[in-house]
Amino acid sequence: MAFGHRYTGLIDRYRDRLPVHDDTRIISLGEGNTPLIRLNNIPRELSRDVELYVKFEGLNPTGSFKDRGMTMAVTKAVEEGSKAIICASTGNTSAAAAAYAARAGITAFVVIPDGKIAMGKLAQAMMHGSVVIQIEGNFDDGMRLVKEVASAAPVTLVNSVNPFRLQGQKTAAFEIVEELGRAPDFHCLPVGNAGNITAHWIGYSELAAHSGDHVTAACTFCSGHCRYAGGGVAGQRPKMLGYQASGSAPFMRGAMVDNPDTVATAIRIGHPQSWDVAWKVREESGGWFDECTDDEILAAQKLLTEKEGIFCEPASAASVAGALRDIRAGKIPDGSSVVCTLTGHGLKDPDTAIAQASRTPIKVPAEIDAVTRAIHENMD
Ligand code: AN7
Repeated sequence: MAFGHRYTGLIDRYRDRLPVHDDTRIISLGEGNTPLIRLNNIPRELSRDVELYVKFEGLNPTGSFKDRGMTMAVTKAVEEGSKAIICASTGNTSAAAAAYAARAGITAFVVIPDGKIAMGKLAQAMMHGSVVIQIEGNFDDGMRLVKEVASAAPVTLVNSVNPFRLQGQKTAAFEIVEELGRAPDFHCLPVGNAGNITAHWIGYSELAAHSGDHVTAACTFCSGHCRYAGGGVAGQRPKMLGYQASGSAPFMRGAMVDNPDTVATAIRIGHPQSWDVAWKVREESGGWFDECTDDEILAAQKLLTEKEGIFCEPASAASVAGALRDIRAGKIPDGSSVVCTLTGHGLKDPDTAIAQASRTPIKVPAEIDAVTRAIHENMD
């Protein structure tokens, strides 16, 4: 990269593919441009020949992929003259909404389920000065309420039913294709509302439409003049694999779930907002949905932290838990390239992490003998 070039966020980077004007005031915190990390140690132990990558979205400014959608949603809300935004959230959306509202100088109202939100996310919503409304109900109750409020009050709804959210989030697919030089064979994501899996599919589909010598399908915003036209980099699209937590798996049950539960509180969602379109994504991509138990999710989170040095939150680990199972079973065949999205950072949920860590701190007196003994006794 040339000296003097400052990365200024995904809207600036992909403005030719996003619904903004030259004079739109961009509300950004430098989101996007997250690392695509190739896993080394975990695949070696699998003894399967797959190229396995994680896209670490936990390294966005507020620690989750929600920032990609929120920069777009808040930019458009401000452009339209809105002075306040509102969302229901299992935690990460509220953290992102609070931060981007602070950046824009507007008010964020966030509706969260009582007691079922990870501590880091609550701290973020509170610190960024949002109005936190804790309801005696779950995320799905909150969603119903904020939709009703937003239809009557002068506040902009910034959940993923706001179409600008998915436009921002589709850019993750652009980054992956740029780095790999092609789309992966499989893309694995944790699924809650199914907004993110849908957004990725939009991204991959736009690239595919622009590969080869001519535009084969209408691109939403660029009329065929964007930087990908004729690029030929991504004619193929991945199979999209969506993994749910067993206690919150409406896509596996084939029906809404009324009392969802899982340790992965981020995806404790029983009534997905992108229900119909997510089924279409599965169909069009030739992918599938599957479920992971809480134990499998926590085991995958731990595996990533201990074997690869990557700390994601439990919900994110569902993508890896599912992918590893499908790789072992051969459903994801040898020779495949696989990307798993790690949607949020492990620091979001310190309580769950500490509760399941392999080693607890060793308490000793502040004396050289005691510390030396602790080292010798624990040398691997
Ligand atoms: C870490 O914050 O819905 O399938 O309110 O925080 O697009 O819903 C969070 C969702 C996956 C699921 N991983 O994504 C919210 C919220 C993490 C998440 C998901 C969420 P979608």
